[in-house]
Amino acid sequence: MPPVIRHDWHLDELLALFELPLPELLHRAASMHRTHFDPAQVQVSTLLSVKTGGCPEDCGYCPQAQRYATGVDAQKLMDTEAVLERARQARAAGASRFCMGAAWRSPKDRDIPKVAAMIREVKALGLETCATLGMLEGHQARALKEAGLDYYNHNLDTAPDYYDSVIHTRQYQDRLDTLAHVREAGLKTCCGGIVGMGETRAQRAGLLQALANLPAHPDSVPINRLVQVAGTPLHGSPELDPFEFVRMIAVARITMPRSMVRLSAGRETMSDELQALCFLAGANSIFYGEKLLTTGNPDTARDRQLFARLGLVPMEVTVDADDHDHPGTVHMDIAAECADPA
Ligand code: SAM
Ligand code: DTB
Ligand code: SF4
Repeated sequence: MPPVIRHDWHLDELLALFELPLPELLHRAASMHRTHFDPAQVQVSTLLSVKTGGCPEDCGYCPQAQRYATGVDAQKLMDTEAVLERARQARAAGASRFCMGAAWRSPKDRDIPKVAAMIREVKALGLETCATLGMLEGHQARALKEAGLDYYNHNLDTAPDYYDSVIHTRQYQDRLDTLAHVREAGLKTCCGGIVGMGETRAQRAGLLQALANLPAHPDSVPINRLVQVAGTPLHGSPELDPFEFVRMIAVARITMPRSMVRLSAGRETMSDELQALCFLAGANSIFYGEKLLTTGNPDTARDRQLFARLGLVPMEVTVDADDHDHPGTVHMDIAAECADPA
């Protein structure tokens, strides 16, 4: 038997998985999912843009890049108190993880204490913390870890050989370097990418190959379906076949068996049936709440109904045993509401 956790995937192997008849691919992915997770449990995170718009980068998909006319206004970094208010609301609505995003190429050293204060206080509410702030140096990653950060999100976004068609203001290697700093600081990594940007199937497989062959599998793998925003260069990209999206989730599950695979951006325009297929294929994490960073997400009532209809429950978070302020598990209101599909 080959080892389950591998870091030596060949592109041909990944393509062979993509090419399986869909029922066979789903069977393999669902079996792998059951080996490592309870397939009825889905982890629920809420996103907040703590610093919106005005970004100097040129990511071709992004509404927050200053250079594209997308109608997103640049705002300053939010106050800690305002962030905390949103975190309390997210917790009350049932989120177990709170992710703070900033439209930065990279944080300035003077920003780090402000973000660290947010992290410290969000964590003190009993939520898991995640941040996505752009490229990080080693000392910045260590400072965030020190403040209580659990996860850092930094995506590879696409395959190495499609990257130059999407982003020009930073290199693939810059992303790998940031991920190394994050790992070395002892943070959990959240790293995935976007599909539906006009890439080929081989390039979708190439993204998964790059992710699975990292020195450690990301703890969390967000698979975003491009949210097409007018004014960005990728607006008007050909729509991805929904079954191809399901295949992407399934191959992510098979190649990174112990990672949380997140059905990430793009859910607002997915049918309930497509999302159900994604959960069957091994997705076990979502963003919950009406907004992602600047674009829409399904409203919470729709998600609660979906969970109830599918018999899914939000994953409970076990808070660190040595965290005496927040012992035990976080129980979420959504769980009770999801139990009743009426
Ligand atoms: N500025 C930081 C950075 O780029 O690392 C953090 C925030 S950035 C918005 C986080 C991720 O959101 C991107 O790497 C990309 O994968 C995803 N994203 C941004 N715009 C998107 C869109 N229109 N559709 C799908 N995913 C998107
Ligand atoms: C990720 O991979 N997806 C999230 C999160 N990481 C930060 C962001 C999606 C952003 C979608 C576009 C927007 O709302 O601005
Ligand atoms: Fe800036 Fe991040 Fe958007 Fe790229 S994805 S333009 S770095 S906010």
